[in-house]
Amino acid sequence: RGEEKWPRGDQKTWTSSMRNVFTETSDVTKSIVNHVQTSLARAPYNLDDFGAYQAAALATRDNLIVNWNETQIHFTRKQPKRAYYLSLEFLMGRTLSNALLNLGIQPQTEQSLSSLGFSIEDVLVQERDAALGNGGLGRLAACYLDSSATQELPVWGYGLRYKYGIFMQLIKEEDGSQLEAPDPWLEHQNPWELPRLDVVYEVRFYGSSERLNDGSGRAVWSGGQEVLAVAYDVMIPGYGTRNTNNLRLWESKPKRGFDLQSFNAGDYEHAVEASNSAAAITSVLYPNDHTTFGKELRLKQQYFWTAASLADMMRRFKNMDKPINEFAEYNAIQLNDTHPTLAIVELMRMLVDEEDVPWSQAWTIVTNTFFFTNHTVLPEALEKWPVPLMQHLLPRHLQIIFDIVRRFFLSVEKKFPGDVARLARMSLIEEGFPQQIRMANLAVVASRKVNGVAELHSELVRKNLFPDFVEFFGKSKFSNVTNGVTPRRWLDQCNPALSQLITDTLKLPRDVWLKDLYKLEGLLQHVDDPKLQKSWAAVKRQNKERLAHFVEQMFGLKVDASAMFDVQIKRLHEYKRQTLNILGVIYRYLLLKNMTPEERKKVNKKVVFFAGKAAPGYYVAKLTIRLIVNVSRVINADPDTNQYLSLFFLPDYSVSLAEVLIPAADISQQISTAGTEASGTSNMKFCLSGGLLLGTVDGANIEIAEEVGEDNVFFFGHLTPDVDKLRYEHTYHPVPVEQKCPELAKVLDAVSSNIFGGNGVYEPLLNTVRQGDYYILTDDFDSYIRAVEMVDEAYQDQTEWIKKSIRTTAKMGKFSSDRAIQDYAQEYWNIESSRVSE
Ligand code: B1N
Repeated sequence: RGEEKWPRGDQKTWTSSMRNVFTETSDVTKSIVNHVQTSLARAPYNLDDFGAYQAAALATRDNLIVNWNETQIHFTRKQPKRAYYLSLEFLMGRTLSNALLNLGIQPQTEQSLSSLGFSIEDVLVQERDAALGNGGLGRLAACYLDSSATQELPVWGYGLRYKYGIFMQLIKEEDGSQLEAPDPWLEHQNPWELPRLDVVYEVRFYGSSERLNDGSGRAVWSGGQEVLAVAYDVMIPGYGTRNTNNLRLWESKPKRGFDLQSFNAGDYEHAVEASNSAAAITSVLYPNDHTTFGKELRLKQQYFWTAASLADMMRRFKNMDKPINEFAEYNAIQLNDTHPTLAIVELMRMLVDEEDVPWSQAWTIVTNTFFFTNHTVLPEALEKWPVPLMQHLLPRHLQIIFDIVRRFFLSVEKKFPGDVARLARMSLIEEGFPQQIRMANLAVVASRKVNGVAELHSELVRKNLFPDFVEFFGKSKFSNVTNGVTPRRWLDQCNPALSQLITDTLKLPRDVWLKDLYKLEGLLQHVDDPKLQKSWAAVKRQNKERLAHFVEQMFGLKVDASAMFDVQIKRLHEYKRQTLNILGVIYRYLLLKNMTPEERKKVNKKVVFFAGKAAPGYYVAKLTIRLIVNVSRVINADPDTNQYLSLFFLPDYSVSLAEVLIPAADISQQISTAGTEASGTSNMKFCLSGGLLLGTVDGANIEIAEEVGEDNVFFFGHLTPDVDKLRYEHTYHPVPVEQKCPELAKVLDAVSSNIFGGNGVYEPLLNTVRQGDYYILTDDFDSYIRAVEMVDEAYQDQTEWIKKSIRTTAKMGKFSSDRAIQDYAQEYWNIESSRVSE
């Protein structure tokens, strides 16, 4: 800064008034009170917890802004290669406690609030979750931003600023079914974003595209609808560093307020039509995961977001005055699933039509810039867009896609002459009525690297999804980056007591092991120390009591914190098999009912927790929720058994609810049909908090078992290679469930016999098991029940159990998102860390 000429006024006047991040409690207090008085215009007399939250958030935000500004200046001067994470979902959760932790002013703020008469716990829970995501994919993006900032990497996220996040879930009192309500999360303003009303781009839809036919491949796209994209910046502080990265979210807005002509003619409805349709683009997050519907609004979202993001990157790149051919030397773009695949086409359009770059040169730039992560092998999730829709909405992009197809065909034909079937499999266009564009194939063809999110999944990506592409491009283009989670939020913040115990045991400062999670291995030396075992158990007990209290408040029922807490929390989906879990609970209940009071006393006490949302149109998933809720009402009210088994479905699952549930779990269920859960990330979070894993040999469960040892996890069920065979058998040699799995048949009959009510409503759900059984519950049920028995047995020996728990936490180093981000930064993006100086 020293060498540059000071732009305006007297440098001393400026710099002497600039402030740094507050570190003194008295400064924090001054700032909070100042915000109460001025920003909030409130008096101390009637300030409630929410007001205190707002003031504390504003005071904290001031500190973030200082660091965020420094970071942006730092990297603008330094001009390093940057990486961009394009994701339609960022499931951030709450920000205040994370910001306080990362700024290192948590104790000061706690003390300050306390002297103002507020408890920090009460204040923190006032914040609404930023829930701009469906589940794992969106939360992963949030963890990756945290790790990128912590590692001082020049990484920005790009997404959409939805006015409504994932819907709120209510449970109907009458019948226990799911009800959806809007999530107006911005209602009380959002202190964590900076509106950048000056960062605006125009995005075009519809219109027509004329090729210039001058041999350049260029075209002119004109007419149609133009919409504005306005930037909102969300500050992403790193832990133990001033580096504060940026998440830029776009809001759509009409180019003109309303159509003056119609307005003047008195046609008010028509006058605001265009403006409404522009605003609609970023109004709501699509609440489906793992399914695509080919809806125009979704495609509009995808293009709006990728076009604005690329225009923004291009502007930043051009400010560096580098030749356009060096674009890929300064920019790496990670595609979070196929949702941003249009970015590939858009960059081609910008280079060819606007920058006058010859096609083949443009293609070289593009194929060096993009990286593609696949997150699922479920066929219903693979995005395909109808050609007529693309033609209508993005005529120029369709031309470019066809140009890509033509050139790609030529190169395949050259390598495999005359192999028409191969061409059809590899084509970016699927034949049919209508023809459809296969976004995954496009993403693979244009990316430098393609990865899955756990070893098994990456193997399935190579073998099942893209075998032809592996043959064509070679193996090295396809690799694996196993997912990770941030230990800041998922250990230190949500489980402070365990974090403290770890710090004491390792005799290492917290900020050392929280940045190098492999250090947890040091716990292994102390596994046999009875003192540690005792403290470890006490921490778990304390977290269970916190959850018990929470549930007692919600349901008005007593929860026994000495019982085993068994948790399954995730989106409702047939492949995740919540149905297997609830059928297992019913099996246990029926067993208990048939026991004498004496026999019951020997049974391991258990409290089962479920939480998760079902996509609003997913009938069978919603029925599963309804069954869980109604089973819980019967079981919890049964005086014969309810001391031994109780069951809760916690409504409106969210990041914040996960932060309460995960530290309290003795065991978590990760029981997807083998080969269907790409990775899973809550499995890692539970293990980090010392919750053992009951699961199938699937996704990241396998790597967790590799780390902690198979004797510390509870595995069951058929393996991935068996699943196709079993499905074949179900179709061609079906065996009635009564014969194949009598225990399960009894459970299904119990549900049919209405002991949980419903008058037959559950039949469609039960029939997915009785007929077809695509997710092989009938094949895995016995093995599942045996595994649950093993869990019960293991829990009887509390010392052994606690040892398993300690060993599990100790081996979670690999599953830090810091490791995952390092993999991406080194192996894919080729970017370097750079620390913003103090
Ligand atoms: O992504 C997570 C994985 O840990 C999970 O195993 C995986 O199921 C999840 C379409 C998805 N895969 N695909 C989606 C989300 C939204 C949507 O519109 C698909 N989510 C996953 C992180 O890798």
